[in-house]
Amino acid sequence: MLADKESFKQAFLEKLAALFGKTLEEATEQEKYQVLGHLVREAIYQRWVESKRRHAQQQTKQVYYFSLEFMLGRLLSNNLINLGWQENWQAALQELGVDYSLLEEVEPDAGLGNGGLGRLAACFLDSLASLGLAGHGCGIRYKYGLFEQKLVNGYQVELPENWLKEGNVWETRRADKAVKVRFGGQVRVEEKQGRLNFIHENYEEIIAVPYDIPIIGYRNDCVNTLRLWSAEVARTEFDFACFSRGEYLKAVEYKYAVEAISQVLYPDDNTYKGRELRLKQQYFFVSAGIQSILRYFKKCYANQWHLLPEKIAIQVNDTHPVLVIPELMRILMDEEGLGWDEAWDITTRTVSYTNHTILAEALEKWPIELFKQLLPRIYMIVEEINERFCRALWGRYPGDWERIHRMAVVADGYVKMAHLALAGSYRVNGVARIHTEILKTREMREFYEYFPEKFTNKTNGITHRRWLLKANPQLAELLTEVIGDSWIREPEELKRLLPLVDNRDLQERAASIKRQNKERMARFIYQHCGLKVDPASLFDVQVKRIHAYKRQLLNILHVLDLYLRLLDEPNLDLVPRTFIFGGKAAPSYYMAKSIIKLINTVAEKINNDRRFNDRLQVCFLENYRVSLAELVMPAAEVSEQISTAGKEASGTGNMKFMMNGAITIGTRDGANIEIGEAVGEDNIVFFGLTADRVMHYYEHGGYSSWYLYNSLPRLKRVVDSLINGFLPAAREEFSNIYSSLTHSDEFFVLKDFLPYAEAQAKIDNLYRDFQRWQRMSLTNIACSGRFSSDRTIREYAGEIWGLL
Ligand code: NBG
Repeated sequence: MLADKESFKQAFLEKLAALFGKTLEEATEQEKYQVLGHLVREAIYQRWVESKRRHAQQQTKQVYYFSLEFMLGRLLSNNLINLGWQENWQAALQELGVDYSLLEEVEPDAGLGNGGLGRLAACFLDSLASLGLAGHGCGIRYKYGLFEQKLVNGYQVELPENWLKEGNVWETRRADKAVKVRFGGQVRVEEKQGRLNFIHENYEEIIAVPYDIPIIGYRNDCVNTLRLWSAEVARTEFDFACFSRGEYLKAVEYKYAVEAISQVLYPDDNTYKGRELRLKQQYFFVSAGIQSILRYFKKCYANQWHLLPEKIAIQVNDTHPVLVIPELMRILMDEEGLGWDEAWDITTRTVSYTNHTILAEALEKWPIELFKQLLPRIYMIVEEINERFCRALWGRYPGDWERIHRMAVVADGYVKMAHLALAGSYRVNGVARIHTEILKTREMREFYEYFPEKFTNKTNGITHRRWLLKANPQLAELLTEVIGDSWIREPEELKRLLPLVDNRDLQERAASIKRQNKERMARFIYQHCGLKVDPASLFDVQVKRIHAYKRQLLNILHVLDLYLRLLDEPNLDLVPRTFIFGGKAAPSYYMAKSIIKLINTVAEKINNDRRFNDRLQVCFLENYRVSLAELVMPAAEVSEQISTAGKEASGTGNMKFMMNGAITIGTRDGANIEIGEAVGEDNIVFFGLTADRVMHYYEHGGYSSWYLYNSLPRLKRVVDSLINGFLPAAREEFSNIYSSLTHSDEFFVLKDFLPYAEAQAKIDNLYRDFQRWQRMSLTNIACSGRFSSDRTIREYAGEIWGLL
C-alpha cells in the first residue's frame, strides 16, 4: 500500500503530524527520518507476525546465530531496497521537497561490532532473510557501540558512541518476553530418590529484556528477528530491598552495576582480554537467548526434547557464546529433568561453532577461580564435560597424558573456550579454505585427528545487496542493463558479464561510474579532512581495523619509499596515486595507535610538499565504519589485502572491493586465495611470502630482519626515515616501530617489502593500460558472485543446519 507515491505522501504527512505535531515545513531532518522508520515498521509488522506464525505452524527448523557483535550499520535504505520501495519513496519525497539523502545521513550507524566478525554476522542476517530461511540473531543491545574515533594531531582519540540518544526506530522492546539470569552464589547438591539435585542459592538475579529488530528479506515475505538483550535490575530488588532500608544511593549504585553488563561493547578485535564483565556479558546473553529459544520450543513441541536438534540449530560466532553448551545442559538437566547422556546428546547435535582466527592472543581462556565464582553451576557442568571428554580421550589414547592434557577443556588453571566448543558441538568451521586447513593441520590438529567428521570449511561472504545494489547504485543499474537483473537474486549470475569484459563501450561506462564515485569520495575527503585529492589519480585503499598482522605499516613504508624516490628524482614517472587509509585501533593497543600516528605524520609531510601533490597524496579517514565503507568501496581502484600470510582468517573487505571493481594487491592469505582462483592470476596482483614459508620461518626462529635491513640500502633508507628527524614528529615518536621492525619483525614487513614494492610497480603498469585495467576490473565484478553471503548461507544451511 505504501509502495505507491500518493499513498506514501499522505501517510508521511499524517505520521509527521501524529508523532511530532508538525507540518513538513517545521519538521527537522531527524523527525522526518523517524517518520520513515515508523512507516516501514508499521508496514512490515504484519509480515513479521505472519513469518513467526508460519514458522510455528509449519514447524520449520529455526536457526539462531549467537554473536556478541552485530555491526548492522544503517538500516533505512537497506530496508527500503529490500521492500522494493526506495525509488518511489525517494521520488515522492522529492515531490514534497524533501531530500532523501539528508534523511539517510541522520541515521546513526548501529556499530555493535569491531570489524569483520561483527559485520559478517550482519551480512548473514540479511542473507538468511533474503533466502527466506528462518534464521535469527541473538546478541547484546549495547548502550554504547564501538567508540567514535577522532584524530587529534594525528593521534586516535576515542569518544563514546551514544547511538541510542535519539532512540532507535527499528527496535521493539518486549518486556513481556524478559527472562532472569543468575550470577554468583553457591550450589547445594541434594540427593532425592536416587537422583542428584543441584540447588543454586544466594545468587544475584538480573533481568534480561529483549529488544527485537526486524530483519527484512529481499522482496519476499520473510521477516526474521534480531533479538538484542538489555540488562536491567529486577524491580523488587531495586525497590524494596534497598529503598526500604533507606539506602537510596546503594540502590542506585546497584542499578548501575547491573546495567553495566549491556553498557558497552569491548573494543578489541582479534584480541582477548580476560575481564570479568566480559564473561558476565557472555553468560548474560547466552542464558537469556537459550531460555527464550527453549520457551518457544516448549510452546511448539511441549517436552519432546529429543526433537530439539531437528527443530533448532545454534551457531556460535567464535568462542564468545560458547557457554550455550553448558547452559543448554543446565536447563535440560536441572530444570527439565533430563539425564546427562540424553542432555549431552541433544546439546551436541544442536550447537555448531565457527572459528574466526588463529591468532594466539585471541584465544579465550578464563581463570577457573573467576569462572567458578561467577557461574558456579555452569562451572560444575564444564568440569563434568571435561572429565568425560578426558576419559573418552584416554580410551582412544591410553597413557598419552600429555596429549590429553593438551586437549582438555579445563587445564592449567583455565577453562579453554575453544576446547569446550570443539567438545560440545557437531560442526566446527573455519572461514576460508586456507584457514580451515590451518586449523586442521596445526592449531586444532589433535582435535581433527580425534573427530575429523566435525571439521568443515565455510568461506565467508558479504551481502551483495548492501555492498553493490545499495552502495553502488549506478554500477548496479549498468549491470542490470547489460546482463539483466537475475544477478540480484542469484549473484553468481554476474558471470554473464565475463563475455563482455573487453567491450569498449562497457569499459568506458564502468570507468565513468568509478570516476563519479571517486569524485563523491573526493568531496567527502575535502569536507572532512580539508584535503583536496585528485579524482583522476588512482585511489589505493586500505580500510580495516589497525593491527600489526594486517600490515598497514608495509603500506605506509612503501608510500614513504615512493616519496623518497620522488625527492631523488623529481620527474619520476609515477601513476598519480591517492593512498587512502582508515580504521580504528583498540584503545589499549599501543603499536596500532603508533601506526595511526605514523600514517598521519607521513600524510602531513607528503601532502604539504606541493611539488609532488600531482603524483602523491595520503589521507587517513577518520572514524571508519559501515556507512563510510559504503562510500569508500565504490570509489576504490586498488584494494590492499596485505596481511602476513596465514594470519588473516578470511577477510571480507577484500570481497567488497572486488565486487565494486577494485583490483586486489594481496598476499596469498585468507579468502584472497579463493578470490585469485575465481578471477584468475591475471586479474589480481599477489606478492610476498606464502603461509608455508612464514610457518617455516617461525619454526626456525624467525629470520634476521636486522641483516636484511642492513643489506638493502633502499629498505634501510625508508626505515631510517622513521627515526632520523625526516618526519615532522619528535625523534622518539616512532622508535618503537623502528625497533620492532629491525629487531624481530614478527610480521615480516621488511621481508615482504621489496616484493610488495615490485607488485605496486606492476599495478602502475597495469593502470596505464586503460583497457587492460578495465578488463581486470570487470572480471573481478563478474567473478564476485561466489563471495555473496547468499552462497555462504546456503552452504551453512545445507551442510550444517540441515535446512535445505
Ligand atoms: C575475523 C578475522 C577476519 C574474518 C572475520 C570474519 C575475528 C576474531 N576474526 O579475517 O580476522 O574475515 O573474522 O570471519 O575478528
